[in-house]
Amino acid sequence: MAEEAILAYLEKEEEISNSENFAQQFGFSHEEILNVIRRLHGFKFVEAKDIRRERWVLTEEGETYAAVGSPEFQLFSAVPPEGIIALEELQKKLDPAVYKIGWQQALKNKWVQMKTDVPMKDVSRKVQPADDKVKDLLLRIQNNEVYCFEDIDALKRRKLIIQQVWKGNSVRKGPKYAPIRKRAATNLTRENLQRGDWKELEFKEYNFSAKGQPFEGGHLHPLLKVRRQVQTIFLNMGFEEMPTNNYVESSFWNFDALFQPQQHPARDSHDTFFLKVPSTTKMLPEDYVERVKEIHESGGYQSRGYGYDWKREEANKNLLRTHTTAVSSRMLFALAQKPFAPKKYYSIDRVFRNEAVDRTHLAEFHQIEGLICDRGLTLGDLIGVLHDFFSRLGMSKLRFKPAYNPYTEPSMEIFSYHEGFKKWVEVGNSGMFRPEMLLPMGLPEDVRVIAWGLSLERPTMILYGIDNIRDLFGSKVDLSLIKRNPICRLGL
Ligand code: FB9
Repeated sequence: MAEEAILAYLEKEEEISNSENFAQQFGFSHEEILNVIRRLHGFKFVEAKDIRRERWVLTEEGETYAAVGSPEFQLFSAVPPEGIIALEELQKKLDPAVYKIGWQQALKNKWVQMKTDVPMKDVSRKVQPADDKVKDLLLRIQNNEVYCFEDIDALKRRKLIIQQVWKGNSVRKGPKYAPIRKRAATNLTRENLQRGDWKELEFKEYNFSAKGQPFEGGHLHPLLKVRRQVQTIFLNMGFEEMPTNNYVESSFWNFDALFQPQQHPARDSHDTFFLKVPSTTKMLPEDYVERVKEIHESGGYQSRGYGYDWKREEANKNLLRTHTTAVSSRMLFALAQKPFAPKKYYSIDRVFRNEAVDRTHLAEFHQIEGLICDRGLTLGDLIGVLHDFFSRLGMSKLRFKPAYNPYTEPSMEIFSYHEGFKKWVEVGNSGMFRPEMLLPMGLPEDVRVIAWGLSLERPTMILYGIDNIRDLFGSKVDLSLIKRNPICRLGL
């Protein structure tokens, strides 16, 4: 082992003067020897000193010229000692690169001359012979012989040599040197006690500042943390959760039951995901369907209706629900099938819209919806419950703006003043379900339903400072974000 070789060597010798020579002598890599020296230095078994040596080594081009002579000398040798040679002839005798470099250097050295006043541009030698100092110097460097430093610059400039930095250690015994290093024991084991060798053991000092192993526990997704908090708010307000475990819905419950006309743009496949299989629903309450058809076509209950031919096949189309209000309509219909009792319902679940996706919108999101069904409810009750609900989310300053929904009248957009952004932020939508929706279900005439909705993603992104919804939801989520985000408290 490298450690034993170093300690044993130092038992007999004063010093390891060069770690690389030592590595070669004992058959280790220099890197391994340096690592062991660093470790032994840390335990004070040795004292290591860094050695840094800079030396010149030949580049590939330099190696070539050291072997066959510099380009200028090769060109000089190609010119006949007596007489002349046409420049074109000379060029043919040499490698183009050798000719190009050699010609410039040979002229610079005044080794050759050319007759420019004759068409053949005759070249002849100016000296006899030439001394190839470049090759000589390259050979001296290659053989680690002494050379004159002034001559180095020319070779550096021509990139025939590069500087190589060598790093190594010299090593001597340290204050805690021993020919063998006993590995400090980290644990007292059953075997130590049985063998009795615990008596000779040296224990590693306990490191009280060592950090514990990072705990890789589970992590809740921010959406689920905010969903849990919104659930708690609704439950504290006495609301019951609606069963939303059906992403697939019929157009009937998603649109027609809500008095949303069949020509409404939201019902177009550009906005809604319709299913191919199963493309239609088989289960609708026929009596109720008839009343819905009636209210769409010719109205009723003092409503004029829409006056169009309502089509059953349109209502039968299956889709991915575009809002959880589809579930609300199912729940209200169920409520109307028994003696009336007031109810407070909520839902938080995924809804799907065939819309262009961007930084803050995907083709699906989680809708939060609350509704209260009771006799004689007014818009004031809606405004009051919205203040109560949103104040529990930490939003106490609300403003309401008249809006339009096909299934609520009146409707209001909800705005909250965001202290951080210093501006009013749209935080949801709300309204009172229309009589054309409630009365065909069979609910008593004085029953009113106030309802509101918002998304789960928007508050989560704001609370967790996430500006791209793909960092929150979908296959590109950055799991480290899920792990590192702190618990974020809403409101109270
Ligand atoms: O969530 C929304 N905004 C929001 C909510 C909370 C929030 O908290 C921050 C900590 C401070 C911040 C922002 N919005 C509704 C408003 C806008 O973001 C809007 O651009 C996007 N809306 C979605 C619909 O987009 C296609 C959010 C989603 C939405 C809109 C309306 C409803 C539900 C979700 C509804 C409804 C409704 C109406 C009447 C009766 C029953 C349901």
